[in-house]
Amino acid sequence: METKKNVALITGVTGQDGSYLSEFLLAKGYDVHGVIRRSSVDFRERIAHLEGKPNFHLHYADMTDSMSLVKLVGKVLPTEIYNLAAQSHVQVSFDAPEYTANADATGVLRILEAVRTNHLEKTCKIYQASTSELYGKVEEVPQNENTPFHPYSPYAVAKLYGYWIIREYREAYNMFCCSGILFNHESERRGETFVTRKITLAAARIKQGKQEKLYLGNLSSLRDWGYAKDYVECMWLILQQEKPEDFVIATGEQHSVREFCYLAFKYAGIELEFQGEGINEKGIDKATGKVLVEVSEDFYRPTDVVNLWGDPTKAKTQLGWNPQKTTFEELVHIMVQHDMQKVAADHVASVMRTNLAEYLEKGLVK
Ligand code: NAP
Ligand code: F7E
Repeated sequence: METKKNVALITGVTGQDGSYLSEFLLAKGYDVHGVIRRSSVDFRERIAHLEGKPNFHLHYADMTDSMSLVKLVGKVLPTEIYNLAAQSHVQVSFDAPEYTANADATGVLRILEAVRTNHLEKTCKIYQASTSELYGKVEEVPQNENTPFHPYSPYAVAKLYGYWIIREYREAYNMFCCSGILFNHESERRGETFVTRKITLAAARIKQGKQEKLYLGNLSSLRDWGYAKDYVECMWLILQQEKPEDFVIATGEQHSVREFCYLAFKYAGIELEFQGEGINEKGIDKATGKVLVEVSEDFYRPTDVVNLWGDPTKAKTQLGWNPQKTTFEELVHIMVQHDMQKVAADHVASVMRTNLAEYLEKGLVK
């Protein structure tokens, strides 16, 4: 008997999670369709290695454009949708709150309605990228599926709408739609303005003499950081359950920004000592006495979430997922190692470009 092909539609395919999820689903034999949006730069770094593969297809659409989503869902006829697209930066959501609401809140509704408009509600499962930011100004530590929400940024408020509209469509229309409440997950593909990647890149640049200092905001903020590559497996597992349910995905371990920073510099070959408090706190190179890390108010947020710590018991028992597959130390090590190589490679490339320009000018190469 012929088995029906699994067809996944991923919004946010060019992002950190979208790229790992695409690799994961392609390896499982899925046809993977990704949503891209028009950009003045055509190079999509995180998925460039997948473009051209026979089962990997890209389509233009936008979370803020209902028509494009309705047409795309009708064309692809997905069996699973992974809605990962979002304006995902919490600090940016204070500067662009309306756009954040449009993409991150109403965007979820548009996906659900695109499925209904195409009469796919009985055959298409939907995963919604929900977030630990919903717990915000936390009311309980650690946080699980029953912890009350207290969103504390325009991003989190938008994502709260996404969470509730998914639940509403599940109950009202009996649709298979679920939220993964994912705690922070990082990787060598993490955007460069999120705190972990900002730190690992700076540690590598400082070690290789390409940067003087690193400026950060709240060093005492606490997060439950996991490895993105491990977390995409959970997104898939959530959609393979008998019943649609929401899950917390976290490691169950908590660390401060300061600890992350200390470890990243250590792996880059610099031992830091932190002295002072608040805005006056500094990270000093123990070997040279040079100040390498300072605090800048520019990276403080109007309201900051400072105590995230997830309880992954449900995912562990019901999905059989291992929350400690990659440890905190391994995660930091992977990121630093990657960025040490990247900074070195960028340096070699820039020297080669300079030399080539010089040779061309002198007519030594044609
Ligand atoms: P990311 O790297 O910032 O990727 C976001 C993706 O969304 C990109 O592909 C981006 O496209 C796309 N996008 C943004 N606005 C769009 C629009 N209007 N229309 C179409 N696509 C749009 O985020 P991530 O870290 O992979 O996170 C994936 C999802 O999980 C997001 O929804 C995020 O909010 C959520 N989440 C992340 C974490 C985490 O720790 N990483 C934790 C909890 C929840 P461009 O490349 O064109 O910008
Ligand atoms: O900040 C503090 C900052 O921007 C983490 C997104 O993926 O995870 C992410 O959101 C903490 C905050 O991530 C700097 O104040 C200190 O307390 O790396 P972040 P985030 O805000 O937790 C959640 C789960 C998501 O859903 C989001 O999509 O670190 N911090 N100094 C800093 N943060 C940044 N960005 N830059 C600093 O210099």
